[in-house]
Amino acid sequence: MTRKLFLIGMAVVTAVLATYLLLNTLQTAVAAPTNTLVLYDGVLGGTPDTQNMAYGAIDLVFPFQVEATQTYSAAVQATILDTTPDIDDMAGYGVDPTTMPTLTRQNGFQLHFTMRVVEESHVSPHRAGINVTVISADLWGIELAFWQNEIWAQEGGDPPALFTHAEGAAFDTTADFVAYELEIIEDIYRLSADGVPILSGPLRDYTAWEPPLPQFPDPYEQPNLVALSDNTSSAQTLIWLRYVGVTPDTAPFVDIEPASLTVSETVGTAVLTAQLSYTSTFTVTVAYETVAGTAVPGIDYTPISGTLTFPPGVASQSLAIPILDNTLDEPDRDFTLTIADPTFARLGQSSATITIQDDDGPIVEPLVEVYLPLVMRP
Ligand SMILES: [Ca+2]
Ligand SMILES: [Ca+2]
Ligand SMILES: [Ca+2]
Repeated sequence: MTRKLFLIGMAVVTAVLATYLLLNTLQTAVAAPTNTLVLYDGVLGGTPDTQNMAYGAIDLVFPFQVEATQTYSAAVQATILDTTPDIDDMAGYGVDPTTMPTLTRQNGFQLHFTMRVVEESHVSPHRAGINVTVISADLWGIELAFWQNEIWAQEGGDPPALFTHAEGAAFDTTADFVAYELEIIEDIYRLSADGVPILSGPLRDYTAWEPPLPQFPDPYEQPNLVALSDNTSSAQTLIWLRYVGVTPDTAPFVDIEPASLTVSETVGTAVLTAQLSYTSTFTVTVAYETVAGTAVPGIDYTPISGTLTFPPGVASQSLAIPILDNTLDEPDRDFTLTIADPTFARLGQSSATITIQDDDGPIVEPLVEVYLPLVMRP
């Protein structure tokens, strides 16, 4: 290995990689009450590798001695991961991706983790002693770096920008345990701390990174990956880790309701509802348009199209379609309202059929035939 390659490897090789190299036996999953997969719960006791995570530790610098430790503490109901004895050490937790749910960013997913950073130090502004990495099914993801006073994102793309300090937020990670939620949806991530959003930005593509040796795995090209690790020889940390869980498919469905609606042509307006299955903390949008059937736009109804917006916390929006009356005796006619291309939501019931009922009877013969001769008579 060339020195340059070796340095690159030291700088960015991850503990996920170490995890793969030193993969411990995974044990049976702890049952989750919801669709959250609990990866580690310190309240249950034991280190994460006795539950649903794997532990890895490695030192790539001669004499390759690992001093990092993980210890379960009943007193704090957490695992103490300590990589401070030797900055060269890399250590942390990953998952067996074959046991993970599919993390589809279009559907949204969340990583929950509760941790306290007790100590962190680094010799590079682009490295941190503890890093949280999530990679979605299509390899877009985010790696967040935790300092004592800041949480920040690792840049993606190509070198030299790759794995440099990008957007960040000042935050005290040391004061106490913090329940973090990292939500991934579409092209963005958002990190909340104890329920308060503190940092968001675009997802990154880290696939330009290559392992320092071909026999090393590439965590950034591993779909459905979660890792919490000191993944660098340029930083070190001591953390208390209490909980890690992942929830797939978090975005609400958007439905058009009801699926069929019958109105009189005298109704004036046909009203349908676009309904979210639950409210979102994001602004949800969905496009809508009317599609002609036997009912003719401009004759039987006024066509509508546009984009509906659901502000955070709002679960439903109305769609009003003007229905046009006439005096013709005619059959019932129908048309369709469709929704498409939702943002921050998943498409559910996507169309509704509106049937317009005629209200006019048979045409009566004109009375003029009866009265016209009388009128014309002088
Ligand atoms: Ca060492
Ligand atoms: Ca280190
Ligand atoms: Ca009519």
